[in-house]
Amino acid sequence: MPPTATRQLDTRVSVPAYDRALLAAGIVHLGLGAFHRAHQAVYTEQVVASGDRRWGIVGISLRDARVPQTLTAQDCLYSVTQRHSNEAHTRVVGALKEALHAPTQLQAVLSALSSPSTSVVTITVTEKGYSQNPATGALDLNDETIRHDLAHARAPRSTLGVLAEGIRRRPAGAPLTVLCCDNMAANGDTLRKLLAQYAQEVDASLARRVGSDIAFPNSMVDRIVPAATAESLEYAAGRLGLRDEAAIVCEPFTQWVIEDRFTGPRPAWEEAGALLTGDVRPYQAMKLRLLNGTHSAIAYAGQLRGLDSVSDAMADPLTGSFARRLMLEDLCATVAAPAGYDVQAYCRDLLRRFENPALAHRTQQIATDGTQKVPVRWLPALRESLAAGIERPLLERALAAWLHYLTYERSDSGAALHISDPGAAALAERLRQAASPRQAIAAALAHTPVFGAEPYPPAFAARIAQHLITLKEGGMAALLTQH
Ligand code: CS2
Repeated sequence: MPPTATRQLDTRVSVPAYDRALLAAGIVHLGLGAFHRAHQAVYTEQVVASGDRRWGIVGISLRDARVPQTLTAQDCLYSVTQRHSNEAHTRVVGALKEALHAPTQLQAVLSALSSPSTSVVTITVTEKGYSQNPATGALDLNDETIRHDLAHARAPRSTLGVLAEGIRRRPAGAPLTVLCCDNMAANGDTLRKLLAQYAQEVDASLARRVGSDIAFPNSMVDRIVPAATAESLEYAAGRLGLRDEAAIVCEPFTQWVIEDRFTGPRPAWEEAGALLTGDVRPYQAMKLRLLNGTHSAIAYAGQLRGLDSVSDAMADPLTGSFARRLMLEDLCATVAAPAGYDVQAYCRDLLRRFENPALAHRTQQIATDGTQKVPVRWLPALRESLAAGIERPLLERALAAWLHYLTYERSDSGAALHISDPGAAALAERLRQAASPRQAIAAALAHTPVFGAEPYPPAFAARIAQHLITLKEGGMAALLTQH
């Protein structure tokens, strides 16, 4: 960032030095959670701070009213503190112009989406926000919000419904790019397919617009952004000298790889460090498998072993060594490096990021929504390996740990675990009703929304059943010490 763009109060805090009143609202963002505020909004902040005033953000929360309320009460200003061990830097972000709550401010939301000055819509609504069947990638027509929206398309609640209605109201010819920033493979292509499918149910001409007028680039986003805690808010207040109820404390690392396929103008995010490229897929696969895949394994192993945060799990000899081996031996072998990329160095950096003791990144937070995450993070690597006749012993243990966690909802020491995953009950039910570990794994693998319709090799199922027995008898410690 050019030194003139930011007024440095001291080396600890930077604040916007531009006139926020002059920002136009060129971006609408759906899903105003911490990740967006610490990632895309920070890239955009650097673009507006360097003089391009077109890219103020209208941020929309589709469900939770607290975030927009909190942000509105502080003039949409908030801080992002990046922290590793004892080093920290805080930036106050000014690019957010407005924070809206869709259920209570729907007309304002739709008018922002339909305004011709909006040329980019970015989205972070988590994997489950797309009403998608995780195994097939198709629209889940049984999803409650989708059923609602198909009956009330002008008063939508779902991500797809809100987006579709906003697009329907746009004047013909106003260019729009919709940029999905969630952790899904081919996220832009997937969103286009889902939105076209939804639009087809509502109005065929809308489906044609989605198919031909709008760009949906794929993107890979990366930054570890734990949910705020009382301590992180307190820490930020100490640095700012005032309370920021929307403060974020996250890691210094940030990465954004975007497919260069926009219609109409876009922010020059590359000037803030984003990589605009022709093909995002290798970056996506690398990140989803190595970072997110290992993260999910740390989450379930950590929950079972009573380890609260990722850094605690990394410091625990058994769990830490499991995570390292899973990444370096099993997952890494399934990843094709993006051109010119050193995947070993990427893995070393990842492990260092996971060890960051300054972040309270809860294993419970990462353990949420496993039925959405596992099909993206583990199963493609597992399927490819099984098809090639290769066993992935660490990944298979991770899968067994997740199923055990869903079945019993207890840590190894007997503490009750809180499972937050709307898709989990159906799978857990199958697991619990089975008469033996063999039947449990057979019933789980037949649960197609998660595991897909293709059968898995019987020898693989037998290995997982054996792991389930080990887990039941000796917990995660037994599974991780067994050879
Ligand atoms: C994490 C991700 O919560 C999770 O499932 O794996 O949010 C992860 O921290 C980010 O993708 C990092 O970029």
